[in-house]
Amino acid sequence: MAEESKPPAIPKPPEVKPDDGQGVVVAERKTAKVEPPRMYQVVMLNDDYTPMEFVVMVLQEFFQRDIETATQIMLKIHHEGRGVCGVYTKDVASTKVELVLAAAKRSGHPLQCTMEAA
Ligand code: TYC
Repeated sequence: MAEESKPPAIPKPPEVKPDDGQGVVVAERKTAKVEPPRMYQVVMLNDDYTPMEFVVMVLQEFFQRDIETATQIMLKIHHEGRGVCGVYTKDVASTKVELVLAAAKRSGHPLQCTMEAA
């Protein structure tokens, strides 16, 4: 049997309120409000063992930082205990945390990285 074809979708007309007796009809178009997504900071923590060069490499590789910026961020973490690598949507931040932790583990470094709502 031939596949039944659906009739073409007809766009809904704007909602029309009943006439209020004053000869005025108000049409309202319901527009969907789209909020910007919540953003998350990826935060890296200092430790005494991970080599500085490894942290700089991670910042370049996973956070697209140039070598100067990566070095500045690494030094900030080294001196202050923590630092923001970047700010992303939830899924992207979560993936970056996983990638950093996996790379650190593979290389035998205790580097820690978390995400927090911006
Ligand atoms: N403190 C480390 C060292 O002296 C370097 C380091 C910097 C480690 C930043 C982790 O997130 C970090 N080798």
